[in-house]
Amino acid sequence: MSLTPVILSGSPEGPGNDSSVLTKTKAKTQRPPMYKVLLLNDDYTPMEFVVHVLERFFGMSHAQAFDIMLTVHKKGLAVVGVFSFEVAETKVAQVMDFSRRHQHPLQCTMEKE
Ligand code: TYC
Repeated sequence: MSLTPVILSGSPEGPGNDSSVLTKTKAKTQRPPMYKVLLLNDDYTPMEFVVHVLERFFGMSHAQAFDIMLTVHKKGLAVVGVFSFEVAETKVAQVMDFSRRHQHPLQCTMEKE
């Protein structure tokens, strides 16, 4: 938890007569950092394999998976999801392992948002 100084308006002398500024600290809850998982294009991995990966590991419908696969194919990469560090790390490892086991060069990486 971080403490952020907060300025309190007014002074004991009344409005327009400030001779001091009071501060207090406010507890501010921090959101955990999130990580983008990126899928990269290559010239060899079959399109159907990429669609399968997106369905299997990212819970996408066939239509959604096909769209994202085409985006990666055309643009070179796409964000396929945003997760906590641990979940992103697991997704990357699952995709890399599955691709390697099927002898495809498909690459998946993560990046802090
Ligand atoms: N470019 C590949 C092909 O033409 C298809 C592909 C799409 C590969 C997305 C990787 O992340 C990828 N077979």
